[in-house]
Amino acid sequence: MKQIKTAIFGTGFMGRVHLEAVRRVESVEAAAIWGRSADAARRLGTGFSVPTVTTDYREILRDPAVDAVHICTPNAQHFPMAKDALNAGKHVLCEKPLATSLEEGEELVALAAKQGLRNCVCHNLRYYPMVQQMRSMREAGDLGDILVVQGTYSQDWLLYDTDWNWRVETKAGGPSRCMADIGSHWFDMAEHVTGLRVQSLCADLQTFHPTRKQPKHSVETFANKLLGPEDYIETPVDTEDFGAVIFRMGTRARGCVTASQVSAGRKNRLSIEIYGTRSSVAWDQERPDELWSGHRDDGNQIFIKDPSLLKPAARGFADLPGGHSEGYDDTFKQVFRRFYASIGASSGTPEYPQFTDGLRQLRILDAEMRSHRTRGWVDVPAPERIK
Ligand code: SOE
Repeated sequence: MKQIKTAIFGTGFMGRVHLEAVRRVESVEAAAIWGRSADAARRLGTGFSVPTVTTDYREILRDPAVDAVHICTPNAQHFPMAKDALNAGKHVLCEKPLATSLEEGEELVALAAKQGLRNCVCHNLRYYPMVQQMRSMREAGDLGDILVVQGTYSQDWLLYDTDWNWRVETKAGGPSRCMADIGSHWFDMAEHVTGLRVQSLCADLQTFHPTRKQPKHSVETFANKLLGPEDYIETPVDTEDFGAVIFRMGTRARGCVTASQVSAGRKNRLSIEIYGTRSSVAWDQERPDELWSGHRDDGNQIFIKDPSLLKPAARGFADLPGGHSEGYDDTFKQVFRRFYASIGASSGTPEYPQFTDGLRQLRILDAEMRSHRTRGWVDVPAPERIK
């Protein structure tokens, strides 16, 4: 079987997660790493025996032996790098958000289609086995018609005004932070699981810290919590720490969600609850192997992940036997495995989130920001494709 050669752009939190997950996919070789810092790129590359390490990503794009690239850089670099990679004939797997504006997202979707290249946006959280189980239960009619969808994505790593990361800065992360960074994961999951689409919404965003103390040296994602008192620069911030959104899905369902990066004690809690006319399901990313199932006329249940008890479609996302937990890192493996399988395949609908799904989230994001500005309800355009 041909060995696919891939490159990782970015050496931070996500670059490392992607690199480790790539190495778990058969027939794929991590051939090159790009980093803004030569030292960081060398450290990561040497540790994982990656042959090419460079601070010039175009050097990698010029290499005909490289088939695909993973873009794991700050958000503002997604568009130029993805565009250059597609133009160089590489398949692209991009971290979310796909871009920092609708126009950029639209251009990338059109370019990937024109070039006939595989494209993926990393809404990996869909691929927890119990999330797939919720989707399969809904498809089997176990929930009945969906009435209410609610939840939160809450973190605490940006609670203090001394907490800093590139995501805080508009120039690196784009105009939205909390909703783009984690709210987009929640909405992707809500649409993926329910099969419904958000049609309109009303959003309220809040920046609790209009200024933050920026450390003089760059800080890795989540590593801010390890810093002691240092020299900081008081820096204005206009990206949001929190957002609350009420929305309408399909013709009948209603929902609400909050996203927060300032909720003490919540480390990375995506929780989603779906209430249907027959039964309900609820799932929490901090307890990923458990799925709550609620009944009106019977006892409620907690399912523990066990492939033999999952619906057949969900089973393909659980690699380990019951009692052997599968978590965040495994969701990347599930995405990458399907992405790389699709590179060799000439037909079939790819079974992973594509650039159109990234653009879908940019449309929801755009509606949230317009709604917040105008203090009113905003319609969300219909999706490019039904996934
Ligand atoms: C930071 O908020 C972050 O790393 C996100 O960027 C990821 O997408 C999410 O999975 C975890 O939190």
